[in-house]
Amino acid sequence: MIMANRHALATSWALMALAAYPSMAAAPPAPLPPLPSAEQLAWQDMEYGMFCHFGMNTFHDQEWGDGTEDPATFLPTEFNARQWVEVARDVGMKYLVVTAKHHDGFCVFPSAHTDHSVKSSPWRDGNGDVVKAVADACRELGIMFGFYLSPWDRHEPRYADNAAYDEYFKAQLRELLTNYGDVGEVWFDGAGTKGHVYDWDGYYALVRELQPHALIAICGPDIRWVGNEEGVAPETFWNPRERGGAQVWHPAECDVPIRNKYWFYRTNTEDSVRSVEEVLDLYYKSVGRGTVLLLNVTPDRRGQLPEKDVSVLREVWRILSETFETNLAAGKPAAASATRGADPAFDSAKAVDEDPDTYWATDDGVTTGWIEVDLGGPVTFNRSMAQEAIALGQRVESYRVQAWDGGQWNDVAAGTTIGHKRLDRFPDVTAAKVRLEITGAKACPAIRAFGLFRAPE
Ligand code: FUL
Repeated sequence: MIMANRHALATSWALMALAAYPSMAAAPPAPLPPLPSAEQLAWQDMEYGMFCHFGMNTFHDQEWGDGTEDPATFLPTEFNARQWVEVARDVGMKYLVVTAKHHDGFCVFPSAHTDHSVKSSPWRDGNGDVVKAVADACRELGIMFGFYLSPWDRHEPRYADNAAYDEYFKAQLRELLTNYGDVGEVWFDGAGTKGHVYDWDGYYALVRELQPHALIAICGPDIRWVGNEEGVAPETFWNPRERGGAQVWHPAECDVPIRNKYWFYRTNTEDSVRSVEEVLDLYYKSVGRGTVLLLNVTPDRRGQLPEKDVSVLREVWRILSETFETNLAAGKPAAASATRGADPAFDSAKAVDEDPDTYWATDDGVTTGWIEVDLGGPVTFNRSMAQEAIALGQRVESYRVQAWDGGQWNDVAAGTTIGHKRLDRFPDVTAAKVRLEITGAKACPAIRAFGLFRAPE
């Protein structure tokens, strides 16, 4: 009986909705190619990952070993990969990339194709495997696992012979892609590769064959290097780009070390650990510009992340969580300059409903417009967020955020591209009505989310 009543109620609401919206069920906007793959989309939603450089260099106070280092010197005293992954998880990171082999050629996994590896180290009597420990902890703690494999190899004699080296490199890739479970990202560094001819297509084919869901990064088709090691994306960032004569979706990763300039652990470099304010600034300049932040934290000679670096990461995440946990615009009444087909499925409420699968859109050919959120009274905020529904391609060329002061609209932020996410910072603004205005787009905008937040002092 109760069920029947509920059903009747739902039906009458649906009829009322029908009456209120004469034109129903508009088709979604046609996608604007190039488009991201499902894996790229999921990765862009991750936003924040941990890079761990750990290898022979860790024990030699150096960045680039020349390959002559004695394997016996690789000797972590209290190795604990779980600690790395627990920290990553606790500080909001969603994936982790570990160096399996850096330019010095020393493998922190027991490759069958060289003795220059953990097999020849006294660590765990030659039975240690850094890659396995990291991959297992990632799987257990729900963090996506990835590895870095340096094409440039300063130890391996076969490096002098392109074809022989390709075979060696592919054999190692095969080991890494088959022995450690799911791999989410494969990081091919471009450093030192000038003048050497690599079989890139062969490497990519192997990744696709053995780990079809893995993203190939940096020297690869799925993720591009942002172009600097400062953790800063350009203000205007388009995921689509020309690559190999075709337009492709190529999102960017901002890799940057938390110890300024040091990727590997070095003794007496605590002073180089960036401050909480600096790391927060990097976050806004990478994630806040529609890219992904891969922050490098260096395990030390124990084989653990150093306390100072960890404390900065924890504080950064505490502040980000406090800032972004309450979207002051969420669920508030919203109006729009126009709604696609006057269909509630695409109306302004969809930008503030906190549902990642819905979005506000306009009709085809309508490339400017606004949504206006009624905050129900004066509200103070100092951050804004906009996101496009990038599954439909990247569209917005320019936008601004405006606040109503009772007499007029004032700009509080303005910019160019939005893409996956755009964050703006400004001094406290108090207003009861706020607009996100799209002032230019390549096709009708599709806005997945709009948010207003207040960062703590
Ligand atoms: C660079 C390398 O040369 C550095 O040592 C580090 O691995 C960084 C992530 O990439 O190209």
